[in-house]
Amino acid sequence: MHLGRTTLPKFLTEQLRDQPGHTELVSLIMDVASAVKAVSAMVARGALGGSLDVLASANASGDTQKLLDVTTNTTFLRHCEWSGLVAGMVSEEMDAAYDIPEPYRRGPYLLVFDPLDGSSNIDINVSVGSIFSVLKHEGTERPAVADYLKPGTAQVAAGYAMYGPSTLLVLTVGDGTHGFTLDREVGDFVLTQPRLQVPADTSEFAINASNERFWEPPVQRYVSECKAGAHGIRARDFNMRWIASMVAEVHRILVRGGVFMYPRDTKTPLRPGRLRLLYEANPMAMLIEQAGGAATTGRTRMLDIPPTELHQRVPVILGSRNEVERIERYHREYDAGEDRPYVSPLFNDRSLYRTEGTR
Ligand code: AFP
Repeated sequence: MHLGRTTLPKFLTEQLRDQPGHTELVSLIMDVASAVKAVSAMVARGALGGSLDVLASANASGDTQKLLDVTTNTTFLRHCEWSGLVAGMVSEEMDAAYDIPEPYRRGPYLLVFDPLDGSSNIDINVSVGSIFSVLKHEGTERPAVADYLKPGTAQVAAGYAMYGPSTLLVLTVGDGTHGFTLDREVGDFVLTQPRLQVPADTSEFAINASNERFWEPPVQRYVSECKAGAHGIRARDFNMRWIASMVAEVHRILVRGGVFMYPRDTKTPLRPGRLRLLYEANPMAMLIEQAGGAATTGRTRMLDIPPTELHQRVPVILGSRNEVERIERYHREYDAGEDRPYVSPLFNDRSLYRTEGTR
């Protein structure tokens, strides 16, 4: 496959050629790609497009909405509702599922998406993204909520757009994870990163460290060991990143490895995590697993979780397989009461605060 000439429709047709209904799935992903191109143009205009305005409204998860959250949501709806390929849609920006309006026909897929992930970065001009997930829908009836509540293993496609120095579309249809770059002059997405692979090992972790005191002990244990670096149990130094835009974190991990954690924390004890299962965790988990990485809550493989509600939140730990498996082991040891106590680096053998004789 000559990289210079492979555009998105050609690639998808070749990947899906032997699957029944492949032309419909190719068409749906092309509709999503069209929405991504429109959002890319909006994001690129920045303040010139009025995108920094904050609205008085909140989304289903209670997050304050920016004008761009709403306009990008509308963009995805307009690009994907008309083609007779989608029976319904769910978005982070809408409380209830979206019914396909008359005169459009319903189709064989459900589209679930976060139209603008990382929108808290919009007003500081840092990369943001869109995340999408495609599920099969049987029949042409109006979907019930239960039709959306399928585990991540039921996804037939997943992907994200990243609106950075270049606009990227990274996706999977079940045969590897592949990256495309928008050629703005021609308007094509061109295959530039075929078959991305997440290195099994890494020395880079991403977490919002301001929540450390609220994390569960296995996460505190893992991060403490990373911070202890070459003098600690891991015997090597680690690097930390936090962009506060999941798409950018996941893209970095797909390109060079790493582990991303947004764990459960006691800051909001009733909330099992910050990130949403259907349109953030599941699509990212499929992309990461298709690239040889792992994605978990710390205790359960992400793609196996049976959803219970549209905007359900979950703890997310994903990335380089060997690190994710280590973190899962720490959760098992903690749950079994077998883990080493979490000792703050301030009070371990090498700290200045050591009290002689109380080793
Ligand atoms: P927003 O879309 O509200 O900016 O949230 C982005 C996000 O869902 C995810 O993309 C980030 O990894 C995470 O939240 C950042 O959360 P913190 O702001 O708590 O660090």
